Amino acid sequence: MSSGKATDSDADSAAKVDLDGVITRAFGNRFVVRTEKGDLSCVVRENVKRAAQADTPVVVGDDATVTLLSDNEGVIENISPRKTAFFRQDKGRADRKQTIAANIDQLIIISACSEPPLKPRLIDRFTVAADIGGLKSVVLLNKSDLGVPDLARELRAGYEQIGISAVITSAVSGEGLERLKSILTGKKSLFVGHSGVGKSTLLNALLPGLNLKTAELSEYSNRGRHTTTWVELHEFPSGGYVLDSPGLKVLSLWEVDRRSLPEHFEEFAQYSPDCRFNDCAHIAEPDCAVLDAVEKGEIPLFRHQSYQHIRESLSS
Ligand SMILES: Nc1nc2c(ncn2[C@@H]2O[C@H](COP(=O)(O)OP(=O)(O)O)[C@@H](O)[C@H]2O)c(=O)[nH]1
Ligand SMILES: [Mg+2]
Ligand SMILES: [Zn+2]
Repeated sequence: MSSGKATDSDADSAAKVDLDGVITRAFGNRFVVRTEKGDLSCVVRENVKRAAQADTPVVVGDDATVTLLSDNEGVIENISPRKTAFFRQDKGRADRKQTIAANIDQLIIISACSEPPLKPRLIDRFTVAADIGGLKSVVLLNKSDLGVPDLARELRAGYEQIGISAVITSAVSGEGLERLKSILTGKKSLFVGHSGVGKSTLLNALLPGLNLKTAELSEYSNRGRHTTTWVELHEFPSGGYVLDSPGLKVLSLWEVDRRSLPEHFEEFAQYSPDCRFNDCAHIAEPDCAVLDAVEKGEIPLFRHQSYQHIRESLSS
């Protein structure tokens, strides 16, 4: 079998060095791989592209093996199987999955307490996508310095009740930042949320010296460039890293259907075995233990509303 053409002569040369690294950035067909020898600009060996994870063979967060071409260039020879993956339906091609990041421990789902408006259904779409991909969810309700409406308090209490950490934060007053820091330390996290909620500002507050562009400026630059630098990786001095992504406005779910959706609302699991029907959809069935739990306030009403809404949005 022939290997990648551009690199045959280099690969054949005597001092072939294998290095392990992590993908920190993607620019079309080139990737930045962080290794013990520094950041390398890399192309991808053809057989990697044909491997199992063919929808998106290489994404930020992937663990890679690289051979050196020069001091700052290399070839990605292998990508390790992903432990977790955050993915969605491809925006351009509905029959395809698009992986956004790999090997992430937790999805940090950021909203503003009031502006832009708080949308529990979008948050819950993210918690479902996180669960499908094997990630934990954390909910941040930011900009508390501008006021904390009842809905924000209700959501915070509701998520905490079902075991999803939820923190009210402000990049301006500093509220919640210590708890956020301890949640992020030592973990691989992906920040998601509508643009304007404060993702970049929070990262700047957590990592002084980072100086990410915020607000209008980033809106303009992201518009033209989001296909090239989709996510960026920022390391914490104390261990772990955060990936910042430009605003995800829609999230079409992948690898879930109406039958499997309830599994991704983990708080249903302790009740659903008591439903009268084995295949209960927890919508309007008689003797539904999940609906009873919603009625009693043991499952937050907003979660069940999100469940219904997401279920209706699934085609099968
Ligand atoms: N009052 C207030 N404004 C904030 C806070 N966090 C971010 N902002 C502002 O919200 C706007 C959008 O922030 P940005 O970080 O660019 O949002 P991103 O699109 O999610 O990265 C900027 O004008 C920020 O200064 C906060 O906690 N409180
Ligand atoms: Mg931003
Ligand atoms: Zn039921």
